[in-house]
Amino acid sequence: MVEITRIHAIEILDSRGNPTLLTKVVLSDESVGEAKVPSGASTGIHEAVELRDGGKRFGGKGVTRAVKNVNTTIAEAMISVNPLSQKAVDEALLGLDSSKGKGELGANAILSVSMATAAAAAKHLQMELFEYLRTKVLDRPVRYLQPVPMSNVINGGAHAGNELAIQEFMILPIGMKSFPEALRCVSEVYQTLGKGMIKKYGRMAKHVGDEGGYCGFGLKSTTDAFDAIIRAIEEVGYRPKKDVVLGIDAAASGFFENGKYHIDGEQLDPPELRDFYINLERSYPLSIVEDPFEEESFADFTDYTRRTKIQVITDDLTVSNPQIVKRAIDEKAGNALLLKVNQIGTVSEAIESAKLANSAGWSVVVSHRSGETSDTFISDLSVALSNGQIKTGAPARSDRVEKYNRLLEIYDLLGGECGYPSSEFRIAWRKY
Ligand code: 2PG
Ligand code: MG
Repeated sequence: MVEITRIHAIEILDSRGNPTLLTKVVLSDESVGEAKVPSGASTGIHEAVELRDGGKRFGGKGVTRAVKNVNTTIAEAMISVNPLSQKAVDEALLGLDSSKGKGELGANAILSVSMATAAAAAKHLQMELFEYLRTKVLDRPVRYLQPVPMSNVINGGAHAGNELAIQEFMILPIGMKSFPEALRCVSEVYQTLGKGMIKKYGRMAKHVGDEGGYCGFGLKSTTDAFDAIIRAIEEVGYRPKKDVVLGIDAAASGFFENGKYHIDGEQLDPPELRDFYINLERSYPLSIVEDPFEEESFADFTDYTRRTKIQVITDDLTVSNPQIVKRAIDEKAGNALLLKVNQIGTVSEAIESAKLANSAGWSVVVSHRSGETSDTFISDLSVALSNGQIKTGAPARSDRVEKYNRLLEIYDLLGGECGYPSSEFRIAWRKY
């Protein structure tokens, strides 16, 4: 039987220049799997805990303690674990850290081993990672749906130094026939938007934020950003609503202060903010709102979800944690789950959250973090889950583009034999 023979981590940098881990898992047949761990900026308070060194080095953000935990405690314990059982791998990892948020060994340390072992197992079985996750970990049939890219073309909130309260302004090319066509649409709109912003607001408007979307200096409000995007969509020749719809991640915890939401020069209470979104839905082809309220407002999420027909995605509210996902489902506090493996810390727990969401009729959106690396695990995970949506930033900067390129590669590997959700993006996953 194949065994784990070596686990080794080093400290590397992420896309914001902060330290993170690169971990390699080597099996007895010399199959190697590797993982690089992402990191958020608008992190939910209930997320699994990254272990950082503190002190002066890297402003306290070093991960040498997490690296050491991988290379000693974790490596020693995992040598005897069957790498072909992700369940056994993750149970063993969970058994090593009894703290609530995995802060003892570090969720970053634990996740790196969880992901890298899955990659090594896929190599051993001579499978692509998405095939391995689909058939061996999820135990689902060999039928694949590629995701609609939810591409964040204007950055605000915690990801950019501008006046926009909303963190992410996304385009979803739902009217396309395949993922490659969809990515082409995203790229064309992104390029045209950049030129349009320079024309209207000057050269500063083309600077980009943490996820590669334009910062849009000069844009003063949510509707300014929507108008700029709609103009770009039309200029390229696509039809807003039919071909391309809009989405936002409000990441509303970021503009919540003293019981009020500070947005577009106003201070709104929760019902007023709800009506603000409903007005946007009436004026624009807005199909998605993520984290419309701050991260503990279950009742406000429920109220909005009940009154709207669009997709309400929970992120900071649920932090990919099965227990909290269960609560959100019970309280009908959304209708789709944002899934970030590093919010919870192991592949198996993330998959458990996805399964819970699906069993309640919610779709699952696999997501990057604002601090990323060249790792493309999430592209494979989104195809494995075949839930039809992925959130991985603008089609710019290699930390984002690598994910899109991996999806192009997967399309090719499948000989184009995979679905694209088109206008049914919220429910297409049910057939998979
Ligand atoms: C989010 C993410 C990713 P961060 O809020 O959805 O876009 O941001 O990684 O900073 O939490
Ligand atoms: Mg979010």
